[in-house]
Amino acid sequence: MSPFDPTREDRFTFGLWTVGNPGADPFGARVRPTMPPPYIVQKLAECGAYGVNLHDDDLVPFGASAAERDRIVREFQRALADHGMQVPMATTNLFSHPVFKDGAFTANDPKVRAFALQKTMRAMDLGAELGAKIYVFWGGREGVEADACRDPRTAWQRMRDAIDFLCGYCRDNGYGMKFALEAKPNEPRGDIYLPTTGHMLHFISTLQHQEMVGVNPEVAHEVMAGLSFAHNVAEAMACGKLFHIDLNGQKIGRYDQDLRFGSEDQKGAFLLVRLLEGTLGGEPYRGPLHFDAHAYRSEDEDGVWEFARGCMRTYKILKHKAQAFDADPEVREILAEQRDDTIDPLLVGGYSEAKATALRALDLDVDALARRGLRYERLDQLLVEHLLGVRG
Ligand code: GCO
Ligand code: MN
Ligand code: MN
Repeated sequence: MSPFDPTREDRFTFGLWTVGNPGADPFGARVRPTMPPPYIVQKLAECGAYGVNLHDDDLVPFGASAAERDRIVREFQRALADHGMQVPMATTNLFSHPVFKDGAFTANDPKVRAFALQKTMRAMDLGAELGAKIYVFWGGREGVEADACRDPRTAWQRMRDAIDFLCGYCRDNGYGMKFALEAKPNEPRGDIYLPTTGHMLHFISTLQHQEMVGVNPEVAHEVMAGLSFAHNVAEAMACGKLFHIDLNGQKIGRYDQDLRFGSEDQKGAFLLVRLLEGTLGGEPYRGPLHFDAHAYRSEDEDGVWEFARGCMRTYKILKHKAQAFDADPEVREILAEQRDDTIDPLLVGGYSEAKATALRALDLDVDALARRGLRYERLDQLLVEHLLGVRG
């Protein structure tokens, strides 16, 4: 076994909709047949994944009878037990059905908003039955093309009302779930409300039960917005709000690509894994590592499992490289913490009059500070050499 082969301890998960993606796009039909969910569970287990996540409709087709639903859920649970797989996360499909064409929680028609809550409560019941402790909210249709259709403040208030209500529903039923809000700037809508993880973090601070709500950032979504994914994730981690993560690959400035993790921007992926694994010394992320991506349209089923193994393998290779980078003596020397016992205490813990007086009195050689080279060229070259495999 290669050290980069995934094991259950790695906590890798895939959505039913990811490896199950049949390869349709706006310009062409599907290229792969549908795989039954119990079969996906078996194949993912064979690939070394820890768990599988789902939207309500991925497992139970929209409009299925109660008896049909129960039969499907029983078969799925049997497959999970047979293959030792978990369902750490569940979510609601509030975007595929035409009823959601004006949004779900933010739609102008209260009947649509009521249906969105009905569907989410049922989907949360399903998630709870399958043992999910993380519930994701991705508002794919919560946006606009004709922006004159509502005051955006009304949309934000409707979103708040919905999440407050569903937090209450979760608590009332003792489901013990945490909510993870997933931002995306566009696609399928022209503009989606709450477009980045930073927006979500502030939105959470306005909620009734903010302690149970965090974020689910996705590589592609922040890259589509032109942002540094690692910085967004870092902010969420610093706030104690990184409840889940969607890993994939994306070229900047393109349509939503959902590529295999690490297949684009290996430097960004390296810095992300370094952050999540805490190889620089910070607290690591301990939640599931979910791949929200799909195989190229060129692939048959074998290519799908190749894609799944590739996501996990690349994560583990990057983890290995991050450990080697942060253990590299030259890197450590460049990054060695600079300490100044006179100055450091003045810079932390907020303002006091005494600190202000001490700061004013400091005699700082600004020209000398400005002249000093920081050796970041060398640092970055070391990173590149680790990545390219000639060091470490
Ligand atoms: C997308 C999103 C979705 C969500 C999923 C879970 O761009 O389509 O990333 O895949 O993550 O619906 O909520
Ligand atoms: Mn996405
Ligand atoms: Mn996603």
